[in-house]
Amino acid sequence: MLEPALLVHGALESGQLPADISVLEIDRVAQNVVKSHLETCQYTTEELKRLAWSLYSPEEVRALQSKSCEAMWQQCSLQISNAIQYVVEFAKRIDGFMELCQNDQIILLKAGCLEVLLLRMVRAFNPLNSTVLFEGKFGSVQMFKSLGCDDLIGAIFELGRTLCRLQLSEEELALFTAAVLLSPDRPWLTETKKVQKLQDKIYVALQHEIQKKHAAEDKLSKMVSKLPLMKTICNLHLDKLEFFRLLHPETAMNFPPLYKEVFN
Ligand code: MHQ
Repeated sequence: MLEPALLVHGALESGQLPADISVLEIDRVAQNVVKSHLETCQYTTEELKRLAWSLYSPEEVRALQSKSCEAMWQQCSLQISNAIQYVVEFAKRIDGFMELCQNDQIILLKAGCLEVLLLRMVRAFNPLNSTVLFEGKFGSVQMFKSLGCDDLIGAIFELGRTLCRLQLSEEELALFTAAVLLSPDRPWLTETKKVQKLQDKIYVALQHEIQKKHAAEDKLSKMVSKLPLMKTICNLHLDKLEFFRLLHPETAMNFPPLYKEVFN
């Protein structure tokens, strides 16, 4: 699992920056990433607060549950595909991303966009009743029963709950999602060093941001400790998709192009 170099080397334990990165540069990185996040996060915090009150009624939940597996997969893949578009826009607005070669841009997005989506889910997850935003209303795990992926859905909701416990600010979420996107350990990257440098700066900025309110090592390592569960979920999703494709090839062929492109 990727550990930020900074945690491993303890470079920031004393609260100082690595010698080759200036405070000015870190502030610039943080500002760019936070702005990019806020511009591309799909729903404002206010919108989400308002929406948290609109729950699916028991009848609506029953209607979703009695859908065919194919219809429900189609609906989910469409929602995911929409959300991915915002993640792509987020990536494009991060300084340095567009300067990577196109090959690496695609590798980073394909490998990271579901992880970013899962992190972003924390904003659209209500830990008080374990519900998540789906097509404009909040609903619980039962809503997804017809997918026949109870283990996947269970793991996603579990992640939602543990991420909510971290009480991430928008700034922390913005920087963490950018760091995940710019993971230098994705297979087949050609400019690993370039990606590493970008990620290092973002982790320094994140550390800096956390330190405003918390003991940074503590919170950053808690955040990083959620990455393995995210990886598990991504692999489980790919397994489920592969199995679904075997059972319903025609439906899978009609999944949204972006969803197919990212997960094929
Ligand atoms: C984003 C907005 C957003 C959009 C879509 C893969 C599969 C067969 C099932 C939301 C997964 C079902 C997703 C739609 C379910 C867990 C998926 C379906 C943040 C994330 C969020 C809320 C997604 C969260 C996960 C959802 C509900 O800005």
